[in-house]
Amino acid sequence: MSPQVPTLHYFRFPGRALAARVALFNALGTEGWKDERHSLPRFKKDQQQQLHQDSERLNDGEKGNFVTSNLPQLNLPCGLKVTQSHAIARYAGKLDGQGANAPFHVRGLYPQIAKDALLVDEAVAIVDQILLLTPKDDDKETRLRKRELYRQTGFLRKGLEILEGRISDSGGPFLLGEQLTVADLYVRSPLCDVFETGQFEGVAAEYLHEFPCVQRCGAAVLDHPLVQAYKKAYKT
Ligand SMILES: N[C@@H](CCC(=O)N[C@@H](CS)C(=O)NCC(=O)O)C(=O)O
Repeated sequence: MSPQVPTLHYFRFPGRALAARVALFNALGTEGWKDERHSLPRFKKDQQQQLHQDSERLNDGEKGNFVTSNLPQLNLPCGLKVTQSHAIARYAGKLDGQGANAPFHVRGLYPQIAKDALLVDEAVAIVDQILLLTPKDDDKETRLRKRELYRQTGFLRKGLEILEGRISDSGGPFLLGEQLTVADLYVRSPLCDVFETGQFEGVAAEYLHEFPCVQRCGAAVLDHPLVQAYKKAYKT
């Protein structure tokens, strides 16, 4: 039986789920949704097993718990299972006004004004594209060489330059000025996190210093009262 509240499945780190988690917390408090956190290694193992079982019983109509072998996934009480972190974050950001009991109700996490929404969508897509296009060759030497190009002239620089310009134009600290949106949560995590935690192999954390508005936006997200309340309730 499906739970009576939306359930977000993701791992035990912020990654691609911070925006959705904060937006769900904003709209629904801690009781109105379930934050299901999985161990990444165990999830990978389970997915491998599932793949094996699926190939053994082709066409028998059975389906695993997850639509793809990636998370996040949002399961709604109606039975719908939805993939793609940005779609989930935007949906959660639109739940404005539905969480009367939510401790911090910030309106406009996903803006209603079309031009603002356009800028939010662009920023989220840029963060996603930066991660997707990052060279991941098995051979370390090749990978690092390509990452160096990616850093110097590739989409890593281009994407960060666009974000830097947008935040600068709005006056900051956020993409839309004073208004926090799901785009800023994406700038925080995964974008700033991957640099600041040293996870961006081949690119030093200091690289982000070249984009001070982006860096300031990532820091301002952590200071925002909604994010502080979220962290108090969920830690990560
Ligand atoms: N486009 C997808 C990408 C999801 C994705 O890549 N998820 C990663 C974690 S951030 C994952 O599930 N990895 C599982 C694995 O590495 O086996 C989204 O934005 O939701």
